[in-house]
Amino acid sequence: MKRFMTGAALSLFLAGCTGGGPGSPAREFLAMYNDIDQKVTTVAAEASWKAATDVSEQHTGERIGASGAVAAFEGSRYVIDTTRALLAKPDALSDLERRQLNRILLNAAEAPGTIPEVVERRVQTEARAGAILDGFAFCMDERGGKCVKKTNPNEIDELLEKSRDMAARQKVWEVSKQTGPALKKSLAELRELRNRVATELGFSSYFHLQVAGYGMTVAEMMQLIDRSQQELRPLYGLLHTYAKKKLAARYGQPVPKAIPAHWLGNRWAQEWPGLVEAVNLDDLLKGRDAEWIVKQGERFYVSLGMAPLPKSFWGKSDLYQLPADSKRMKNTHASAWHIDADKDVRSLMSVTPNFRWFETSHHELGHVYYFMSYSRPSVPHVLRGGMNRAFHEAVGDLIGIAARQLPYLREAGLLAADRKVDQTQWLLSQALDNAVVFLPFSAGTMSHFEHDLYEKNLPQDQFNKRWWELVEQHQGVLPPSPRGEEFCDACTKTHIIDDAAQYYDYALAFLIKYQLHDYIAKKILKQDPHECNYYGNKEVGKWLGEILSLGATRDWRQVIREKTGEDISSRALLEYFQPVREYLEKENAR
Ligand code: X8Z
Ligand code: ZN
Repeated sequence: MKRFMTGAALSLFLAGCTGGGPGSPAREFLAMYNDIDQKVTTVAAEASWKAATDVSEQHTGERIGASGAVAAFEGSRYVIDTTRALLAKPDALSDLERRQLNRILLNAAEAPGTIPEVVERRVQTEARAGAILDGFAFCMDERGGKCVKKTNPNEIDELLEKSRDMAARQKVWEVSKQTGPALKKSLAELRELRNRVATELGFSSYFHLQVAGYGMTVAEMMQLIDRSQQELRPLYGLLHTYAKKKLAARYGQPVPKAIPAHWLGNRWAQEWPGLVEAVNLDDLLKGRDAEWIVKQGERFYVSLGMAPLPKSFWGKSDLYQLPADSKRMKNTHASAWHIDADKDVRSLMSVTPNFRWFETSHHELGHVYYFMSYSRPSVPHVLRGGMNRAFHEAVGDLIGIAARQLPYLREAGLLAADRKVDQTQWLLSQALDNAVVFLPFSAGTMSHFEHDLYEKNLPQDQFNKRWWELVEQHQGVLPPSPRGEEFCDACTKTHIIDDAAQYYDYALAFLIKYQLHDYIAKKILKQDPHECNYYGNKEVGKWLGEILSLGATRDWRQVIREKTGEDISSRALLEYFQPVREYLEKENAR
């Protein structure tokens, strides 16, 4: 079933909203846009939520119908022409009005009404690719063309983190790549459609359109992420050497030049958990269930003076792993949803009780608290987003850093007060399993792949070749065996399919979160950033709330300077991990 509001129906609908009434033309237009957009995007978000939490033909059809209506409104010629005409007279606009109009034009560029058939195909292809990804059944064992043993991403991750059996590791790593061939054709189609919509309003590619959300050019973005990665290179090199020696010893293999991907505890080698034996984070959560994990995340935010999550969050979210015999299929990658851009906030996760989900729960609740902070009358609907997307990604991870601090873990009863912890090993495990090693993946492999995919129109018969060139160049990792073009290993990363051309958000978020942490520890708590405790500190909550409640009403560069005294940089991240660098320089030389 498909409901699609056509361009013609839309102009009649809009005709009633224009002209007359009090206020400036900009004010009137913005009031109309914000009101209608809030309504249509709410319907679309609800339909997308259903499609992602209960994959079916019907829900995919409903998502297509509702997203089509948003596209028809946001990309209508009327909206584009009016926005451009208003922006052409900048003196008549306040800063807030100009910001809203710029955002509206970026929304329009996602679905320009001048090429409705391309927009319609895009809406459909996005939804169908989403359904392939969300409804995918991973198969561990096949007999006679039939799957006799299914598996799921939580099980795959668990095996990659814990198994010491090399053959089993290689097998499960290969299983984790099964979505690739199923999605390769969709990615090629999506690239074409995304680029066609973006170029219609003058962007060089879809990558350029996404980067424009930061007020940056593609060259500026690539320079920023390349420079950050470069600055981290020496430390990454030390971690890489440490990891390959450690793993070679663990698996009884010679030390390789590049690390085989299936040796590491993550499907994309984006984090390397389980390398530091002295630190077993899952042990900290022994005896806790999945509900406790999400609740503990909420307790952290509440302790900073933020409101408890609304009842509807608990009623409407879909937080836990489905039972093995469930007929329902849902997206298994964690996400947070702001359904009505107001009070209806939700999260979709598959929490099982382990440290990875503990951190991920903090991450998702960071998005949710960000939604709640800027949902207030002085932030217009269209500016209810992060200061930039990276800030949105940084908040929950910042609380994730706070939740790894030893004084907090002791206070929360997760770590016995008398348990001795080696600080350097603790920090080393943090560098490996969610900090430093993430940059070569996010700023390197992912961002360069998507750059080449969209900006350089990377040919479809080179998707896998290019992917593995980048993995080797940036991460120093190799596949267990040759991966030809029958695979699409990039397609196995959720964001390539459903959060396209935005992965540098996470790279920048990693820089920003250490900058925020550094400021909070030194200037507000007056504690060592390696051993501090935010829990219960209302001043920290207030300072953070001042950033969150702005939404996208201010320029992010100005705010980061005002709040931390510096521009975005890798300074704080490097300083935080300096003890690891000193330790590994000695350790690796042994
Ligand atoms: O996708 C996420 C979040 C949801 S926004 C769970 N992250 C990236 C990933 O999993 O690849 C968090 C860090 C990196
Ligand atoms: Zn996130």
